[in-house]
Amino acid sequence: MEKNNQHYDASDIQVLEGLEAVRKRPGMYIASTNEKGLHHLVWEIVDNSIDEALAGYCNNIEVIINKDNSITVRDDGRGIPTGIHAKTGKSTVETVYTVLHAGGKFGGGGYKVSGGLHGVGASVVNALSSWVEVTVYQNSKVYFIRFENGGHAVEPLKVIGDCEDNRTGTSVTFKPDATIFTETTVYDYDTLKTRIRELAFLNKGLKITLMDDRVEGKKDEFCYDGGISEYVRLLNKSKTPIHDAVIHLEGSESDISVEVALQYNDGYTSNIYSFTNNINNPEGGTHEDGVKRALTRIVNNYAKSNKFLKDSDDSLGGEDVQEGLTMIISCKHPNPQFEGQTKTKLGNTEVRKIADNVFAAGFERFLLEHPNEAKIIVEKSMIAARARVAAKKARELTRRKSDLEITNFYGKLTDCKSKDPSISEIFLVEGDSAGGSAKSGRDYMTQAILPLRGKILNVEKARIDRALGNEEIRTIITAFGTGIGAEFDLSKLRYDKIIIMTDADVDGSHIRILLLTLFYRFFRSVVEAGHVYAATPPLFKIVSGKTTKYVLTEEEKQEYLNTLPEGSRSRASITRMKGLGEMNADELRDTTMSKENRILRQITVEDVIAADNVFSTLMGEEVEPRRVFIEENAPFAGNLDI
Ligand code: 1YM
Repeated sequence: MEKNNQHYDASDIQVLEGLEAVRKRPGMYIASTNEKGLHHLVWEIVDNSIDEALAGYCNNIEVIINKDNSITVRDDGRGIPTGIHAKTGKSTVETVYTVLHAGGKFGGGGYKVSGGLHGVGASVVNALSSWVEVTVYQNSKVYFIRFENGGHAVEPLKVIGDCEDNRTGTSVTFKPDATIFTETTVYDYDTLKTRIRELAFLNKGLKITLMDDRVEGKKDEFCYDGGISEYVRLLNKSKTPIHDAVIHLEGSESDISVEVALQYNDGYTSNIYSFTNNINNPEGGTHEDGVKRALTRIVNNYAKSNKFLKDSDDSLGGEDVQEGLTMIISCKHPNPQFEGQTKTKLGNTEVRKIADNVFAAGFERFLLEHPNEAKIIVEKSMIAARARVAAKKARELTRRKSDLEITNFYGKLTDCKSKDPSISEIFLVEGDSAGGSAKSGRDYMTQAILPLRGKILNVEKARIDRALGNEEIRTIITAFGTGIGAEFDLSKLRYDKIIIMTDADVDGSHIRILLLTLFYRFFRSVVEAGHVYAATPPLFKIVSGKTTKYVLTEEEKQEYLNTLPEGSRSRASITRMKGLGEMNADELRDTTMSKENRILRQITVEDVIAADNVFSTLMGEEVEPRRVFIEENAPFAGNLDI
């Protein structure tokens, strides 16, 4: 078989069929070929460098976005082995870049799972790139190989020069294939920066540098000797910590290591982020379970043996000892199993006990050695427990209401006729007058209307019992049907779409952010599951002759006016819509509510950690970080995506 003047034997054909399979169904290997998939390629290569760092051989990693949007990743590890591989008869470098699953099979143990693809990464990146170049520094020599055309080596690995005797490392440059990444092949600096910073936090002492050659001088260096402790400090930066030191615990058993950093703040929510082999586990898992279990037990033991709690008192619950807690759990496991809806929940059962042991030993010792901090933590938990009892009473109120007993609730909510959540929607509408128009303009089968009077309570500044004392909030909770806190159940959500409909002005934006804060704190998975939307009411009404046209932006207004014949253009009447209340029921229906014409903006949580920061900064107690945030982001506030 001859192609491009190269000879292929049977094993080549197998290899190329493997890479061809990746090109045919990229979705099976990198989840998507949109912007996310494009960035995923970087992580596949970076993960090999991180693995090398975890194995203890690499201290520096560089990631460069080149002018042509190709990416270079360099490390100072041992370099991918350059010798001939026994099974393939080719260099190991070529094998790693052309054989699917090569990483796992040929690797020498260690945590070879950082990217979740179990080391198949390099060959997948090769398959999906228009070209790849790999340079390895080893044995005082510089080795080089280039791949083209969906992964073919142009020629075998060869020595192209000498290098310093002690220099080792790998440098990889790849250019994503534009015929596969059809949406975009342009890299976003900030997307890479966020994850690179996180990787630097999770691997203490490792220096990772990001550079953007498209922009003169754009560069960031990340290296944290304190690792996840520094991460916790950063997360608490916009909050008020109630003790100075970040508590840092670590230990390992049978090749599984667990590292935890935590610090309490004076807020009411808990922010716990778990990772396994550097991958975030938003659904938690056995490492998180073990740590939480140990935390509850150790705080209770300490509170009882130091007479904060009497033997006859109720124990502190998990929720109580987690109030105001910012914590990062990082587990390194040679063979992690993931489960749950998104395959991001750590499932290995042995980890629960190990995480419990490591945390319990370290935390118990910390409390004994730091009685002041111990007192602060125990007292905070006890106040939380008291508030929990008060909240339970308030919650019972919302439950009774959901049993249709209290007419006041139904006086406010105009429910839809359908009881099928998959087609039902609820509009949260600013003000009674717009609420009135919305009620008349709705599709009564599928659209429910809940008018909101005035501003709702800012839950960032209120504990759950006070939040539940707020009538507006209770009504929302009751309407959603999911319950909150420990009772929260997403499957009970009564509406597929929750649509925030506020005026297109400052007050409207404020009400929207208050609602989003509420959803994010109390109904985070409702947001994560994509149920929350913002309606976009029109900004201008243009009447010319017998036709009326509504448009959303200044640009659309101009565009529309340009389509009108010269003569009538100057006679068109243009009204700037001031609020929803100005529209009558038909107008509101036609422009903002009807499924045919409306534009809904789905609220997504791209980055839960970043979102958390936005909320605490914008809605928390501290004024200075808020001022800085608003100053930095004011020009973008229009498309602020939580
Ligand atoms: C810029 C990308 O790939 N670095 C890298 C990769 C490897 C090694 C070192 C390495 C691993 C091992 C032994 C081992 C890889 N080796 C393999 C395989 N950076 C980058 N740095 N010696 C070197 O795991 O035993 C796969 S990746 F399989 F060949 F060992």
